[in-house]
Amino acid sequence: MASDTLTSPVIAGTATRPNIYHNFIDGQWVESTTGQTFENRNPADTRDLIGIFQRSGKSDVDAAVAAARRAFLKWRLIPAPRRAEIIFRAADMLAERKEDYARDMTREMGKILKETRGDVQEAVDTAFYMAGEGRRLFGPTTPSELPNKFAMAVRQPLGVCAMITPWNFPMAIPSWKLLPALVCGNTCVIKPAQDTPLSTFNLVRVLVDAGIPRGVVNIVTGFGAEAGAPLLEHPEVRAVSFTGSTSVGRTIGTTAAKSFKHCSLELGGKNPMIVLDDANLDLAVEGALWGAFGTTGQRCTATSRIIVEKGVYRAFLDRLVERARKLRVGNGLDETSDVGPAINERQLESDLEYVRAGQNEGARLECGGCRLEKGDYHWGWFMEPTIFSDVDRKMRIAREEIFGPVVAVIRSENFDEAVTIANDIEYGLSSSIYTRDVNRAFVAMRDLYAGITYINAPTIGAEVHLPFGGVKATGNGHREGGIGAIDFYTEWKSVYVDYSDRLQRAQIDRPE
Ligand code: UN1
Repeated sequence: MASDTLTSPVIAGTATRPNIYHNFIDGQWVESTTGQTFENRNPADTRDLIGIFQRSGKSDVDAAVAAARRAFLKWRLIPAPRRAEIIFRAADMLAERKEDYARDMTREMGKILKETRGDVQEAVDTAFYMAGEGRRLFGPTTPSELPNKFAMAVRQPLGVCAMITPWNFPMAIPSWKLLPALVCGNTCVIKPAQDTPLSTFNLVRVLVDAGIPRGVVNIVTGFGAEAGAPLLEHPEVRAVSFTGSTSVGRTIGTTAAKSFKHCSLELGGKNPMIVLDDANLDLAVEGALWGAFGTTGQRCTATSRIIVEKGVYRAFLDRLVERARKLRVGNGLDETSDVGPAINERQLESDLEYVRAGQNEGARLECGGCRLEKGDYHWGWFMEPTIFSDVDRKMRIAREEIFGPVVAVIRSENFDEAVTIANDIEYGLSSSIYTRDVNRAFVAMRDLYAGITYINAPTIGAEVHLPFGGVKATGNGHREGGIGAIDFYTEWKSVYVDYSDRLQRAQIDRPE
């Protein structure tokens, strides 16, 4: 193959041959050294082959990390406001390409167009926000305890950062990781989820078009064990940021700890929505539908438990079920669809297994529960929006993250019990309460043990300039979004400048 073909991002397909996408290493679009590839197919219609991507291995990762290491030597010295100018340009370009990239994303991920437009918008928002940080990156200056001595702390980049990203927000989440890392002066190697590499590819392409220097951003596509593991274990990588399941996060955290890498983990959730007797019920029903079935329930922040105070339990449930039955499940490219498919067969099987578990444990299936297979559904991974009622907090459907369109409704005696049930869980990402009682709203803000609490809104919908992340098994104490991302991608250096022209000993010399 001619070398100019190799350095193009994609070899355009024909009617009979699909597009072939390359890795991006050291400013070149290249094939994997493994010679292997994998397919990216549309989960709404698996006959639709989106493209062929590189199935990378350790030697590709090694090349990408080496390139990032070399690029770091220069990138770290470029003034942060200049680095930010590239990110501003990328933000504008992303906004211009929003519709095309949203369509690509719906095709590879399945969620409806309205939501994929939101996903691209979240990357645009992150780009503008993080570019703004280029002129801040503040550190403290503070008086010294000694005379004629100056003290301050400055932020320093870490070096090569590795990002391992999930399929449910295939552009927004990579942007949460790449953009703060870059503005702080780090260089990056990203391995996107194998179900949705195209959206990350599109994000990287924008950065390249905006003028990011060679080697500063590298993309290596492939599978976790083959490409993710060597990236995570690489001795030159100084930080790892991962979003995904709690079980994989545990392994990643353990591995990263062995070489003292910074490690940010954003893991599972089992997010509760509390509906109190005094709530605006129509609003709560609206919120529950969006929180539980938006993105086909495939958000870490999805509303997966609805804890309803006994006085409105029946009324809330009846309205919710009636509305859920009317949701239109279908191909996300069809503007009339409300709910798209599951990402893949394995996810769909797991969702259906949770339906069986709910039934076996004695919960009441109010609606849904089945795979949709007839007609247009035949080629996709579709299932009905599913609601269980009379759920006991000990059941698996009330405790385990499902990541599908299945929600558990739990009855509660009163507000205190609702908060106890909400907190009685391994995870702590998002939470919400519907009430018109301001006192209870404030108690909930204080007592719901989670990284995010919404009042009179569902558990989804975080904005990029606020901290995003959770407590307990949801993470390891870091936050994405907001200034927390800058904290993660920098290390503090304290600087003391003694201009007294004599030896001054801290803690020992105590001038009057
Ligand atoms: C996720 O659930 O994996 O808050 C990310 C939200 C989105 C991000 C979700 N802005 O629902």
